Amino acid sequence: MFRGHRRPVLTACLLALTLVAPPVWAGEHVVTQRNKSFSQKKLKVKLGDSVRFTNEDSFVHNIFSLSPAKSFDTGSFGNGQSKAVTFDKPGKVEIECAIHPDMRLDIEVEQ
Ligand SMILES: [Cu+2]
Repeated sequence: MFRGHRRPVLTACLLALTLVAPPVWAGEHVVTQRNKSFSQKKLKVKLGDSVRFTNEDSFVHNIFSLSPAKSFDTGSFGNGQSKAVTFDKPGKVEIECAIHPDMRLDIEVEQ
C-alpha cells in the first residue's frame, strides 16, 4: 500500500517513463552486393527507414542514385565494408553501381 504522500512521486515517475518512451523505431534493411548484383532487385521501405548495403565481393562497389526522392553517392567501398542510406522522401529511388552499370535496385519509399 502506498501512503497518501507518496502518490505524487509515483505519478511523476510514471509520467517520466512515458516521456522517454521511444517513438516507433525506423527500420533498417540489409542488401548485400555479391557476384556483381544486389541481393534483391526491388525493395519497399517505409519513410525514414535506412538500407545498409554490404559488399561481399572481393572488389569494390559504389552506390548512387540520381532520383529526386534520394540523390546520393556513397563513393566506392571494398569487401566487408558497408554503407547505410536513409530514405527521407517518399517515391521511387533507382539505385546503381557506378563501377558495374548492370547492378540495379529499385527502392520504393512508402509514406
Ligand atoms: Cu559494383
